[in-house]
Amino acid sequence: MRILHTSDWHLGKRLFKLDRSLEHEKFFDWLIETLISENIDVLLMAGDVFDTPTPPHHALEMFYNFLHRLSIETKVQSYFIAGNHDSGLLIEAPARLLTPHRVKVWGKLSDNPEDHWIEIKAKDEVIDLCAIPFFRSHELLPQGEGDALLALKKYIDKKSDHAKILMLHHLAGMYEAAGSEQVIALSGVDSIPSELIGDFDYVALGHIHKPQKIGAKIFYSGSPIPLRFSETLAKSVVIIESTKEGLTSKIHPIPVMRAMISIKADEENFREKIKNLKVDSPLTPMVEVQLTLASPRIGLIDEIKSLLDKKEMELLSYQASYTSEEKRESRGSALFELSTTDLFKEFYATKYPLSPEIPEDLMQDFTSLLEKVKNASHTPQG
Ligand SMILES: [Mn+2]
Repeated sequence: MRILHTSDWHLGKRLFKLDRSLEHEKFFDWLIETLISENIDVLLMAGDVFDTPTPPHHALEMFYNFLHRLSIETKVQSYFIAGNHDSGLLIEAPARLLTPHRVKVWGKLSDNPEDHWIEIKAKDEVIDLCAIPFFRSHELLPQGEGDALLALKKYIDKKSDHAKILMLHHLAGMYEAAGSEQVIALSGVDSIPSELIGDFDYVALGHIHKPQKIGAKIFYSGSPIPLRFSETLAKSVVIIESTKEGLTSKIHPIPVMRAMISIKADEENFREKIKNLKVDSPLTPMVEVQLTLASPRIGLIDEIKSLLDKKEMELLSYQASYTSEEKRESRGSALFELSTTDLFKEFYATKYPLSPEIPEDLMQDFTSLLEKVKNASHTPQG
């Protein structure tokens, strides 16, 4: 049996003014081709199908068109869980309609752990899949108390004669974030210890956008497209194969659909840096320019735009910082050395630059509040 693990599609995502649909469409074309050419039997999607709980209609259309293609053009069985960006109810709403298309979805944590287990059969082989959608702590511990990890254990502990795969949209083990993940520990479970999931032959994780292997059999597939300029690492999926010796896995690269380029430059070298840009990108490359200038200059953005235009690239984000502002910025680190009262005065002056003096009654309120907080911390804890 051959399995492909992907996650964090974030359909409906925008970056500044750029709608990412074209990249997602190209990814879906590639995915269908890969499922066929790599002779894949099972697709695992480990959450964050959509970028928001109420995705735009075109994102829904793109998703259902993809499922339709999966059903018509391949023989793949597919399994989806909701991520923290998804609405579990939205993912589950068409569940019955999807069943004849070999698509199964888990949107919400069920009271019955058995609901999260399924036997996958393909090529005369059987693998047990445990699929746990993103959950919040109150779903795992409805009484509001208890040990979250112990509660989770009830869902994932199961004896079986077959190979076992766990699919989760959660943090596990030691990971490295890409920076575009949101509300990372929202569930009340900070990171699931590797030991707790060590019994599985493969763990298909979602949530972290940087592809990585965090244990011998534990993988984050990462997002298929970079969600921010800072995500410069190549994107990939994981292909898992069951053999007589057990499950083996290998990282399979996803081609770049649209290059995202970030340039840091100054007044002297930005023209040359733009001139030297070389990328291979099926869709128009998008560029972020961060310039350090002595002082603001008129017409610079237009010049950058036309330089990029000649290279058939587009300016998506422009940030300028001014060396004359550096003095003010270095004030930032000194803030840590201020007293709480001085810090409040500083904050007030920044917030209301037209009346930088704090009114007396407000200052009194602040002082008495500060007193209360100080006294509270001295009260012995029962
Ligand atoms: Mn995500």
